[in-house]
Amino acid sequence: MKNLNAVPTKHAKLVAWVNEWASLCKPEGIYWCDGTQAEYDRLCNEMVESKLAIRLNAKKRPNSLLFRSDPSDVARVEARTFIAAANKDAAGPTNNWIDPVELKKTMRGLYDGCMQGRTMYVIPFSMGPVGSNIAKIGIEITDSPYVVANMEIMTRVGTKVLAVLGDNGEFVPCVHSVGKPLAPGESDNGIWPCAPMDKKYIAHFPETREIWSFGSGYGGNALLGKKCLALRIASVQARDEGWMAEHMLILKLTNPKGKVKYVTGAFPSACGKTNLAMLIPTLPGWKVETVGDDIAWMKFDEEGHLRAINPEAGFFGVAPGTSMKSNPNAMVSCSRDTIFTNVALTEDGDVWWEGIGYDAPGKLIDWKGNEYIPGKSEGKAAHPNARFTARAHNCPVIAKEWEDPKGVPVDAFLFGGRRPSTLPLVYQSMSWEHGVFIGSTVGSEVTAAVISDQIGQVRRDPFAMLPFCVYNMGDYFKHWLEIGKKPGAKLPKIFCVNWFRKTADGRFLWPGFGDNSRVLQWVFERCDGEGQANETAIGAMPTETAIDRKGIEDEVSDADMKALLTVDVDGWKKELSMIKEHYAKFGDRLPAALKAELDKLEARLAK
Ligand code: OXD
Ligand code: MN
Repeated sequence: MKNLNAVPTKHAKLVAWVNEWASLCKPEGIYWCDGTQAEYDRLCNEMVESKLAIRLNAKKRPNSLLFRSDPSDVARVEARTFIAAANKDAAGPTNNWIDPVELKKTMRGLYDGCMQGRTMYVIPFSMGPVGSNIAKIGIEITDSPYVVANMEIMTRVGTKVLAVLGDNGEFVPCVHSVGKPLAPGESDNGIWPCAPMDKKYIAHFPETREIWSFGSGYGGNALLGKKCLALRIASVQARDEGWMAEHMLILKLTNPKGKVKYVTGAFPSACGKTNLAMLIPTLPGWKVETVGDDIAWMKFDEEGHLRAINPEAGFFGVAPGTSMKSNPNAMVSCSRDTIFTNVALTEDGDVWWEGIGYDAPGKLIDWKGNEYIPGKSEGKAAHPNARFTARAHNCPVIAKEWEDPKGVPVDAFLFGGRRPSTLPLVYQSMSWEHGVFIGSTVGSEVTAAVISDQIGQVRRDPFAMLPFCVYNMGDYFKHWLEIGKKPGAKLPKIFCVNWFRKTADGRFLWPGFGDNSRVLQWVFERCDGEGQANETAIGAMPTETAIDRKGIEDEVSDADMKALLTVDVDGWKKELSMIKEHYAKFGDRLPAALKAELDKLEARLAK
């Protein structure tokens, strides 16, 4: 097989693995990525020349590109995401189990010759600061330069990673192909390559810690460091090694006296994690800075603190709805050096999407490449799951310690989802076990981050890990309970929040965004044993005056506040029966401690 550049490693196992895949996939040549800016620029220029990408107006969006995907390849595909564990029980009731031997046979057939006419890129990447004791190394091979460019924003790539890997270090092997070989002389002709839905496979082998992805070029299906490695494969690594790989943002919260707390939060996809991670507090004197917006890896240090790192180096944010009101810091983060996918293009070479906060400046080209006249054309100009891939370094509020290899000590965990009814604005768990109960029952309305026919319905998404925990979810709950038993552990306090509560006629009761800092203030105070609270049947809830409403009294009336902070006993009784139904799925794998929490809640609500 032709090497397009010198092989930059003496890691015999890695080189043999790359060669073995090259002989199956049959690319034109093999290229080892070095992660330099020059390499990124060259790949971007090649993609612009071959019309796969559009270079945006450099005065408006310096160094930024727009891609349009195939209309069938716009989000993670859960129905085509497989967990190939030795037996079905190991994957549990929440995963698409498939026999690993069968799957490997099927997929080898698909991979045979799948890279013909293309380059095979080898991407050495680190999830987490290079060399951190919490970080892990992966190697992705892919035939998509779009994937390479995105990985170079989302992870740390190249020679520095191979230096840490050495001659025999451990890595997670990740194989990716768009699944569209090219005949001699054929080119993509500017069309996003991918395979039909029934040939797409996003496969995980938890026992051997391998990832095989075929047929999709989009997001979490193709950028294998993110969901596939940092959440799915990491979920089993964390279980076996005694740490936590969670679908959580990490933020640094500073009060007016300069005192700092670190808060992580698990929310299902598209619930505003990126907005919360970058929020600008409306409370005077408070500051939020970002450590991460999607994934937290946490390990105990010697003093018993859980320390969190953000394994990623960029943000793969949902564009629609992002505006100078909802998230100014994300808007600045994607103001340059950004890859946009499936947003609309303006006549002056900038991007636009629904919810950007201003009217389209004129005619657009929509995400499918068609002319779009705002107010006249049908459908949306940007796909609801259109994304920006932006560098964390370009975020104006990135915390100075975001790349600290030791991680940051976590004071509080938040759990939440989009819940129009029942769940109050915020409450605190009564104990670690009760907090695990809350995490295990997280639910949210389904949104466009994933292809699903359930958009709008509430689905249970325990710890926001439903699509990402690749082992039996009952055992994952047990892992959470075990973490709480670690001798000498200084455990984070656990809170449930709900920014999405509505009145019966559909009005949001809480303004959200920067005003969520008012809830963070209460969380901060509770971590210090302060903050006014009522002990209720569901946990400790702020008293009606404990949340600072200065400046929003007109928007949030006393009655609204009362509605946000009372226990809706009837609603909770319905919630209990939904939780029972949800728990029934786990059979005898449901830890007794969680069943006991459910019983205790039922008894408290009956009083
Ligand atoms: C994401 C997701 O893209 O959770 O972060 O779907
Ligand atoms: Mn996510």
